[in-house]
Amino acid sequence: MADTRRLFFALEMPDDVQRQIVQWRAENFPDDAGRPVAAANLHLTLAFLGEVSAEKQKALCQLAGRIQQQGFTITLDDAGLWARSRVVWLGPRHASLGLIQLANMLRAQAARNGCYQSPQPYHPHVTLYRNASQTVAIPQPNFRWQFKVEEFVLYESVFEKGRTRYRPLQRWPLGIRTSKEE
Ligand code: 3AM
Repeated sequence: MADTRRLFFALEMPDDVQRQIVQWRAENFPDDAGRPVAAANLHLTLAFLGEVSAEKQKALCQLAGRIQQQGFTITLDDAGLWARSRVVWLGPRHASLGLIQLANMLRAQAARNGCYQSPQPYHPHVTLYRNASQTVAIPQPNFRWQFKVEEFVLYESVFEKGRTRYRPLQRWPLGIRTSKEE
């Protein structure tokens, strides 16, 4: 499609959590478990926007900039396999209210601007493998990675040289701004 970008809002993994996830994955899955998501691409999606024109991107970014909510904490303490999509994921057993609120707000803004949103409820997750093998066993989630979220990010999904790369385009801090700061 001409002049569009494939975009999504997501949360970045802190470097130390990213490293620990990749180490845990290497220690707990066989080489043929599936197509591993590259360390630098690990993220937690908030809202998928699809192919977006520059004009729509601008409108969505303006709306994103008006979101006023405090930061929150994410605890990754669960892992699983979605059999239908063949995705191995990590996620929170109990998602914080702030996370759900932020994702729902971005999803609603996207839907109002014509970006199709799945009717499925939001399931916060970090994708570890795609095309998971039919035989992959999910190890016990013997981890508990916790981090504070103080910003969210608009990413572009770029496919080049046979690889997908997620490129951060813009970031918004979380926190309630006073009228003086605006
Ligand atoms: O890795 P996750 O699942 O968090 O699955 C895709 C990935 O998120 C999701 O957008 C993120 C960046 O590619 N995605 C891709 N196509 C999608 C679609 N049609 C989609 N999410 C919903 N609908």
